[in-house]
Amino acid sequence: LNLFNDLHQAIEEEAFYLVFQPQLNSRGEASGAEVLCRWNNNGVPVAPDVFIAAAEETNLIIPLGRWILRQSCRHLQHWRQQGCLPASFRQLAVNISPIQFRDPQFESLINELLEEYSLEPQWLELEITENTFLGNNDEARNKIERLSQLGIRFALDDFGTGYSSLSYLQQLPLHKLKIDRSFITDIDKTDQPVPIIESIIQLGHNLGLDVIAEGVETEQQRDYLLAHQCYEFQGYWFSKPLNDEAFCRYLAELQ
Ligand code: G
Ligand code: G
Ligand code: G
Ligand code: MN
Ligand code: NA
Repeated sequence: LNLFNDLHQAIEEEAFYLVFQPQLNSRGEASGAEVLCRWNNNGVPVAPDVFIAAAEETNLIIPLGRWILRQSCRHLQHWRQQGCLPASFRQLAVNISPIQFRDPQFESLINELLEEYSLEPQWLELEITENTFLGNNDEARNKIERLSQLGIRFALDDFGTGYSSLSYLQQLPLHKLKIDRSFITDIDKTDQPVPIIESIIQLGHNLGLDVIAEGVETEQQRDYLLAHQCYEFQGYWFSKPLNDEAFCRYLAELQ
């Protein structure tokens, strides 16, 4: 109950902030970034898995998620105007909780934000998880179809850790698979093969999807992934999530 009240108040007061984790392509250029939400509750940081889960349980994820999307679009517009994004930069990826995705007003929100911040839909990548397809499948699927038709990109987050079947992979207009970081930690310095990773990469390519590895923490992991045809990376080896200013500085230093 305390967390609920604090969360409610934090939404009212806009006490959250966003950080941005760069994503890099095989040439070492920035290909995009993932938005991650942070909250200092009266100066005490609360772990995102904790407050996101609490927000989901209380439906506060809907106003919070709306705020996150709006701020993401605002930052994107600002970066474009400032010239902080390199030519290689394609997408800003925003995590969307299944509850937020199911909100009947979700599509109108997206349309409003694209208009308000003069963004082509291709700039926005929505990270959804397999859990989004549990239960009322058709509705989620139709929504993805329509948004994808509009030009919005979809990445399947935490791939390989969810509960749904693989059949949705060929039915849905997805653009990208994100290999869950739990698999990446299995790559060790002895260069033993990691069949799951190799299979996910091939599955992605066979379906015409881009594949990104998250949680890349070492050069060995990056080299292994590159050798197995994974061409996009995100993780501490490149950069931790950064605030607005540090993010633009990082992009400038990469060039
Ligand atoms: O890196 P970029 O997003 O521009 O890559 C576009 C596509 O080109 C990727 O989806 C991938 O299939 C392919 N690609 C990217 N980097 C390499 C590379 O180093 N070697 C090969 N063979 N293909 C690549
Ligand atoms: O940010 P990492 O630092 O610890 O995030 C932990 C978990 O919280 C991840 O599963 C991540 O997807 C989730 N998370 C972080 N930021 C957001 C957000 O803006 N929206 C949603 N729905 N989840 C987020
Ligand atoms: O579930 P999702 O993929 O949205 O969450 C991304 C989470 O991974 C965030 O909590 C982010 O802070 C964290 N993260 C990003 N890079 C790394 C990394 O290299 N190692 C670890 N352990 N966590 C990472
Ligand atoms: Mn994510
Ligand atoms: Na993930």
